[in-house]
Amino acid sequence: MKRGALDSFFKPTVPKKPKYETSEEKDEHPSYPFAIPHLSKSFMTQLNSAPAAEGKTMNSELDLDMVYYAPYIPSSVSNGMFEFLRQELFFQRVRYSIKRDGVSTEINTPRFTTVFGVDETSKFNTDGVLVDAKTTRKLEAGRYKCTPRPIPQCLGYLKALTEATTGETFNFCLVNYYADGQDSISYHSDDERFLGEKPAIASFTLGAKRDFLMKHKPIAPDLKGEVVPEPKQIKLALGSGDMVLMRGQTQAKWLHSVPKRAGDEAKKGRINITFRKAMVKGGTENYYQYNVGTGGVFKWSAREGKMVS
Ligand SMILES: O=C(O)CCC(=O)C(=O)O
Repeated sequence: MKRGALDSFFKPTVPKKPKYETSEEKDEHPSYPFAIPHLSKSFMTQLNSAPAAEGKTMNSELDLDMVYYAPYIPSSVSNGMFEFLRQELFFQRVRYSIKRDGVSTEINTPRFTTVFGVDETSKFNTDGVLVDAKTTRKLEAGRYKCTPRPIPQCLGYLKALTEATTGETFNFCLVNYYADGQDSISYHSDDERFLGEKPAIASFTLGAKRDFLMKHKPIAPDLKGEVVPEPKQIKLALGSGDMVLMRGQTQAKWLHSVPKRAGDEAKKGRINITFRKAMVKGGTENYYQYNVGTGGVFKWSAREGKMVS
């Protein structure tokens, strides 16, 4: 064995220093596998100038109602936020089975996911205990099949800024981590009934640039049997710090996806954060089932440069 190789073999593995500062304060909760630090004062001050660019309204296509901020998060802090969230949050790689034409199929979610929040019928009190939203009484055991988690300060801060900008309110935060260009999300719409009619969803990108594709759902011929032309597909190349607000009929009438990609950006990770508002208990159960599941927890290892379980 060469000298250098021997040295590195015996050298203790010192974890790499994070590329961002955190506050001394941390959020701890029985539902968290480990504590999550608060954002540093410097990050909060920089975030306070969001939106970094004016939102562009996109509503000239049929049934489309969106606002696109490029970027929303100031560029001075977007990479730090990406590094912070990738390092400090816990993720899952969810597997579940669905029935297609009566045949059970295993689905491996092609990205890492995590989720925080609870629907409008419940809330966390100041001690982090889940209570009924109306009576403020502690929830009876078994109200939820899952274990809801409070939104940590680092995401709650961004949620509050987003609410102030958009005039919407949110009670859920879903986070996706796309490790590379092979991770993706296929065409879907967030049109579940538990989000209510015309849901508003704010969706953030941090890290790698990825294409966000949108297409109108198939349009049935009108009452006279005439074919209504479908609007053309939309492609937004979302960069770090960008935010799209989807609202109105967008979820009811359009589908969106983040397809696999190749090239240099495909070698980098990307975080997507969505803020949403679930109205009923079924929303909480759905979000925890598909974003937490029953498998092990993953955490970013700066030394290995990947999520490790
Ligand atoms: O990663 C994105 O930009 C989209 C995420 C998304 O569509 C979803 O979580 O429902």
